[in-house]
Amino acid sequence: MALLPILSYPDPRLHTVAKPITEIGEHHLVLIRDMFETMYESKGIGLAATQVNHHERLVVMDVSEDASKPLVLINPKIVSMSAERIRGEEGCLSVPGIYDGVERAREIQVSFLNEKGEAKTLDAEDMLSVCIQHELDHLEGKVFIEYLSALKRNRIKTKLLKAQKDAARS
Ligand code: GNR
Ligand code: NI
Repeated sequence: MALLPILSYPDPRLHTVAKPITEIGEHHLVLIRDMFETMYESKGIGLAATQVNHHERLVVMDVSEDASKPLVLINPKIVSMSAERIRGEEGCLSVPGIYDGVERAREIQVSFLNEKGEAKTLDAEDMLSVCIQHELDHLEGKVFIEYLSALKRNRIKTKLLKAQKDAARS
């Protein structure tokens, strides 16, 4: 088991578009275990491979209160989304300490492979739906603050760069 370093905005590697996984190998199973360990340790509800600098289409999630519902999404694809929207407060392990509202589809249907390579379909709403959309954005190289105004985004960028410089000095 290993904790993986998480890329922080504005790291350009967060804008990499991830590639589909064609065959699930032993190294993917190791990566999945390490991503869960990293996500739980960081108190996150989801983690995309992109965030740990691995650019394949893989996400781990657990939106339960007690870390009891681990979910692995390989090559996830949103097959339908509701016209109904919800605005939720989002945060991101790659944008530490920043929270803001983002509008998303309230309900989605997502198809994916699990870690055994079995094809699955999941109907998700509210928090689970929001989290899946947030993670799929990471696989497309998109971070949630890109939905905010340029003014807000630039303020966040400056703040995080300063925090990273301060952390590197100490
Ligand atoms: O831990 C996380 N919480 C969260 C809250 C609202 C919407 C999305 C998320 S995902 C985030 C973990 C993360 O950065 N995943 O990419
Ligand atoms: Ni995130």
